[in-house]
Amino acid sequence: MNPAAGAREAEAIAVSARENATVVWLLGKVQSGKTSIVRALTGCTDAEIGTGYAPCTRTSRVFDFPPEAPVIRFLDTRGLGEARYDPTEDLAFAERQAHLLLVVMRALDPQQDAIVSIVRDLRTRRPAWPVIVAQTSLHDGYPPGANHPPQYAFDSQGLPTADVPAELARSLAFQRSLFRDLPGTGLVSFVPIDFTQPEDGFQPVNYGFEALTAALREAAPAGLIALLEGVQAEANDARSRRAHPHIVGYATAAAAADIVPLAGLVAVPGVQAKMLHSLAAIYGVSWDKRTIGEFASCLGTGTILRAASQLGIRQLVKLIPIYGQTAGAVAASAASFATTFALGKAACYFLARRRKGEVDMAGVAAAYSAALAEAFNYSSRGEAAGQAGSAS
Ligand SMILES: Nc1nc2c(ncn2[C@@H]2O[C@H](COP(=O)(O)OP(=O)(O)OP(=O)(O)O)[C@@H](O)[C@H]2O)c(=O)[nH]1
Ligand SMILES: [Mg+2]
Repeated sequence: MNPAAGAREAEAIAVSARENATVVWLLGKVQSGKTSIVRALTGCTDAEIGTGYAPCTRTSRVFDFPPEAPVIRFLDTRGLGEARYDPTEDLAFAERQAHLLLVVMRALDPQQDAIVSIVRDLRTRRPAWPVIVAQTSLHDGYPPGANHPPQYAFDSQGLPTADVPAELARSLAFQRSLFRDLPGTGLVSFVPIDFTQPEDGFQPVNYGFEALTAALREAAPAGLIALLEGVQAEANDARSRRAHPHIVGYATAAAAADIVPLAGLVAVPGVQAKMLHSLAAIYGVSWDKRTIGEFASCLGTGTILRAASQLGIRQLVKLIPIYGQTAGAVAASAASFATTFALGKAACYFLARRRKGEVDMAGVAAAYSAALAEAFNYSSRGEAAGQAGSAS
């Protein structure tokens, strides 16, 4: 494939992924800790985040992660605390796809009127939107030289369970009170955190990280499992119909594999390899070196595979594992699920042609990106189902 076609293809995939990615709206004053949260959740450096942000409205910008095929987009609204901020444009942008609002405020900063009024407006219009309030820079409220308590000092509601300095505790409670009579029905949760730089000398560096990812998980859309049961396989192709449940199964397994700490990087590609093997059996094709090489080159320069299996999975699973809300269902990762699902669909497309001695590179890439979009559509439908009745 020539480089221009490769670039076009990569862009098409990115566009399709972007359209279906989860948008997390970071709403907070200047220097409240927004970038620090993106850094902790993605594992990117501040510099990577800084250059990765692209303007999307006059006052906001968006950071796609992973950039080649984003499963999550961080929308950073700036201009808050400056002059008069008109959120109309940002609201329009965010409301199209955003799944949740992550409000960021320094724990010791009581001046949150502008922020709270935006949240209030938003929840009037979108009552089901979950709101997570990250209360940052906890150590600003510690005595000089003090480190964090050995255990995370807050419960799942964000309420102190251990000794927290009185002024800090009061300030956290005051911030909670600002949201007390928030309109709407969606979850409102509070997560005190302190995401520091290593040179700050605090341990752990990302204090409250687990609590934040747990809150994100809880706020995310439900219902995928049920939706998956209704997924229609291609009706008039026997092989692809047979392959479909395998793909769903492996994709679900890939998502579930990430529950095991540190298993993500190892387990997901393993699951994907297994899936490719069983799909090849269905199509009566075996994966030899040449076939694998052809398939890999169909998926562009390998960016997709890299993005899926390495770039962000470990962080992403903590962030978007969202689907397992139904009773007994596994907590799953949208990222692992969707990329595995897409890989499986692309492999079916590839294998069906390979049987006939044909290779259709663009078709494989298109099948991949269409399937990625499809997989993420399940999540928005899941959200729609979860929110039915409460949305305005
Ligand atoms: N100790 C500590 N410092 C933090 C925390 N969050 C942010 N900071 C520090 O506060 C400063 C601003 O943090 P950023 O994450 O860049 O905040 P931001 O909201 O992205 O800032 P702007 O993009 O300039 O609006 C940096 O020096 C951070 O290191 C936190 O939870 N704990
Ligand atoms: Mg920033």
